[in-house]
Amino acid sequence: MNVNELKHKGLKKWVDEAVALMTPDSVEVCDGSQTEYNHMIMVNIAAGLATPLNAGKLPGCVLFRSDPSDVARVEDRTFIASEKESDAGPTNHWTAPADLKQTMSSLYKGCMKGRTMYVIPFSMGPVGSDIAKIGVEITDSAYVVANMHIMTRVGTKVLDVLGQDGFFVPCYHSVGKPLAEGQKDSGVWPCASMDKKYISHFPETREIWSYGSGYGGNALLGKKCLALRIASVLARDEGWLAEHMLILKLTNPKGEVKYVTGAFPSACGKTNLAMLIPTLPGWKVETVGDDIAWMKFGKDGRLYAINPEAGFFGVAPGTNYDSNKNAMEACKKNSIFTNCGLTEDGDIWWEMIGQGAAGQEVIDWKGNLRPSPLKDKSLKGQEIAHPNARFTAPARQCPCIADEWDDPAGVPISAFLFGGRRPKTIPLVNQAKSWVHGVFMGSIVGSEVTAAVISDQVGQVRRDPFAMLPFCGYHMGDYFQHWLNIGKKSDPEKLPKIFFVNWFRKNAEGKFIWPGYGENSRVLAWIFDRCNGVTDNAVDTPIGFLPTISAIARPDGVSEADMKEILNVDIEGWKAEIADVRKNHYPKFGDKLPKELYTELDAIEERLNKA
Ligand code: SAT
Ligand code: MN
Repeated sequence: MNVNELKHKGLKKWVDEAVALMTPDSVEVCDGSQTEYNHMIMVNIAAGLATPLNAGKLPGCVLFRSDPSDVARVEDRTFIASEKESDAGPTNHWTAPADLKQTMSSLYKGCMKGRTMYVIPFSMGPVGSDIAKIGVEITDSAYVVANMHIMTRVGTKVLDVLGQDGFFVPCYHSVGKPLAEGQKDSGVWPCASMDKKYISHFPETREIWSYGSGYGGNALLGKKCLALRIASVLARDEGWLAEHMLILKLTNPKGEVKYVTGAFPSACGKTNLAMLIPTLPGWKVETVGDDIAWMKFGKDGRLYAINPEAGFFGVAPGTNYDSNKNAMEACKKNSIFTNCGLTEDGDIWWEMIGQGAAGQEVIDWKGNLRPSPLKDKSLKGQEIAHPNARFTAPARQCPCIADEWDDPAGVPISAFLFGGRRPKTIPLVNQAKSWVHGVFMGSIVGSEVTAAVISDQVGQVRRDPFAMLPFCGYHMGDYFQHWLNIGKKSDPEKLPKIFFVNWFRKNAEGKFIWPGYGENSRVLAWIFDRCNGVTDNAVDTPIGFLPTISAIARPDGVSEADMKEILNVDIEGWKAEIADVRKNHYPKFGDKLPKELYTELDAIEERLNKA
């Protein structure tokens, strides 16, 4: 489609301005068709950036290798440019919007020379849903266009809903590597050096400007930039919730259905939980979303959630038929792999894929020939696949996708789950006594730093409230207040119940007590029953409602003593937890930390002291 065919005056003007600034060789407005997707893949293959995979094994799939400097989100280069620094808060990087725009405008000047500018109209959420929002991304990356096709709803149908004056979030993106006359990418992933990368958000004007990176959340601007950072601001202003949460559909043996959402910091098995295969007979678990939930109040006063995305951008290493069969099935066709290994027979390979690689040699994510990995013996830093290697797969290909995943009305939510990787103190599951208590639980979410990250903090708890620390577009203290406000204006009977789960308790020998994965369905069943009004399955304790010792059927290998341990109220451990929150965590948010949360902290401490 031609730019002159754009009917929305604001959109047309914005694109014209971008063209004048970035001076691409040509401009294309994306229609979202299969033909267009195929063309984007062909463009990447021709540029030497994509390798087609074995069509017999992985039909419609390609592999990309990024530049070694462009392999993950760059939090140090991510900015929240609100007018006032105090609105961004101490946990975001702030720059004055006018200064940032000036710096970035000079980078954008001529940045698309030698390239095509793609204009991508996209909908976060089912097209036309009351809960959905529209964005338009301008990019010079055909890799981004192909990924956006999978991760969002793209094209003409979105422009139809936008009409002549609809609201959209304008998103600029450039890889920051203009081409000289006759120059081609020739197999070199285009991006700019780290000091020139900017992932910028302007919350007041609802704009996103990204420059210099072509990877994941830095470049697919619908995901963390729009669906979390900008949407969290829209949600605060409009009275809804934009959260870093998976969405699950649970069906009990009687055929009753409930939907729950859950927030977990990274490396806590969120994707595995989103696609869990239950071990509990008669129960069914299906996926509505694996990463983000947008929730608005329906006319009946309940919160309804949509998954704003249309695909999965999942971490590849560690994914296998045991840990996540559904994810493996979802990315078997029509998928994009980035920074995985390539086997001699044109298959992908990554650490812990669960099988050896065919042939004598594989090509690693940096493009080097390496001996075929029959076992997972790569050394740290010498992996065949990069630890943040990804698959981009259409959600509709997931065998456990719920029918309602695409429902514009969303699904009514019965429970919010918070979780973290906590070897001690935090029980297997714990239900908040009230909304405020639940917000308290969300505000102290923390996870043990694992060896997966090179850090001197290994073994310590790193707090990531609501798993939103890198994704909230405003001050986290104001964000906690927004959650409290939601509780105040709603009927407590209709609000989701709040739970904290912890699959990661360890015994004295350092072994996990709870088997996790599909066995987590036992905990989901308890949560389901609690939401169904069952009361004789819990005990009231100083920290919340815990399951009675027999309420959760024990899986193989978990003794009654184990169960007692993971459902125990560790009074001393909790006193230390409270002290840590009071001394090290809450003060980070300064004056904006709502007083109610301190009151809640005092109340829990008092109950612990009396216990
Ligand atoms: O790169 S993404 O932001 O899309 C994924 C992630 O880092 O969580
Ligand atoms: Mn995420």
